[in-house]
Amino acid sequence: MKKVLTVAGSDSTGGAGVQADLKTFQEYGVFGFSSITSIVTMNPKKEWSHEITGIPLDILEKQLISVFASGKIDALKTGMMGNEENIQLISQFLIPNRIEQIVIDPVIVCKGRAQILQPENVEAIKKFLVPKALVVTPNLIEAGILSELGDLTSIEDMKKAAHAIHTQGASNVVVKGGSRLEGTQAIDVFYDGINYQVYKSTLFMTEFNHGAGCTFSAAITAGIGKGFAIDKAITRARDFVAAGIKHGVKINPYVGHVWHGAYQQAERRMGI
Ligand code: PXL
Repeated sequence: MKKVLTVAGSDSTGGAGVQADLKTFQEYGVFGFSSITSIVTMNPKKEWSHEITGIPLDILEKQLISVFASGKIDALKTGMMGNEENIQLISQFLIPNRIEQIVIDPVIVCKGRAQILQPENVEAIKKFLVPKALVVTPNLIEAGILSELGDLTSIEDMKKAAHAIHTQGASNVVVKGGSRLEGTQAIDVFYDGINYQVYKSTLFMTEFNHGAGCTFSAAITAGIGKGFAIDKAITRARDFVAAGIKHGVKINPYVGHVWHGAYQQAERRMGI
């Protein structure tokens, strides 16, 4: 059985973060591990505003020690990191534990909100995580911030940002156009240092995309952990997320959640 780890924040509503990652790992048939960096809570009395509470460094370290006691991990992803210290700590665990398949989802902004959540983390992500990444998966806003190109509004802009992030040391970059990019297609731009590939598919005009970014990077991680080539891991992850958005669920009045079980129709399992 392949073993895959997420180092990310907790979203107690079950759409994004560690919850999205573990659900996705399960759907891919890999054994999911987690180390929680932070807890995200949302306030229904304040327009669903997000609050992030970092997990103390020693508790993150104890989780990582527990995880790596199981031996080699086939692939790992990072999501929301909570603070700079957590970023440095995880980066120190990567080399001694011989993890080569690292997916960095540089969570800097949350859905629908353009403001940078934790500005101090941006530099630390660039310095400690991006250079170790097999794949980095920024959304349009995060790619603009990491590349320092600002607003990205076209495929050409996305290519430039992917190139800049590759130059920072990532082996492969996927810039996600998502619903922020104008037009009727879901467009992702991939760059491996030699070639660009533009992935296009139907953009579902729904509100059910809470957790889409986390699910995408988790799906890539699981795919790579299973031994898929990068192109197959990305293509399958795109289909997996598209199904999750298409069959999204209305969990609460504030956001629409992707349904991580959609691709494999998990709701039909176990009979009635
Ligand atoms: O989608 C970004 C994100 C990542 N990680 C956690 C989150 C969110 C957004 O809500 O809660 C834990």
